[in-house]
Amino acid sequence: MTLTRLLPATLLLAATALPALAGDEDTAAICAEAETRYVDIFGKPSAEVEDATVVLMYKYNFCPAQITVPVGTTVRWVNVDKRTSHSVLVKDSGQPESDRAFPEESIEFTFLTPGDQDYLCGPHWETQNMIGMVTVTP
Ligand SMILES: [Cu+2]
Repeated sequence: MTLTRLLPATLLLAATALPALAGDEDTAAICAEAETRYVDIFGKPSAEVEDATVVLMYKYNFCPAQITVPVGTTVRWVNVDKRTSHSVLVKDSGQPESDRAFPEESIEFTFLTPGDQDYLCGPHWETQNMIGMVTVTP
């Protein structure tokens, strides 16, 4: 392979690495904002919820996008957006996609099978990469 053929590939790699780093920072900022929204709406931090593990849905992100919970845990996805609705589809659960959760509504799913379980938002996974994962420990 000649240098002229290698060079564009190298530039392409460099160009794709930069937005990924910027994306991480954006995600952290978005998730911090999401938590502020949650406290404004529900009056306490999402971590203080006792009957479920809360994941926020905000600006096409699941916050946090990856969680680890013991088997039997109910995850509650809460929409803290102002206008957008979201859904949750736990891909290997055999369950259909949830109904849409509109702002301030939530979706719940109890994880009964150990392992990594991918899930996605039906309307946004393809265009906005709105996907998440729950690692369920035995
Ligand atoms: Cu969504």
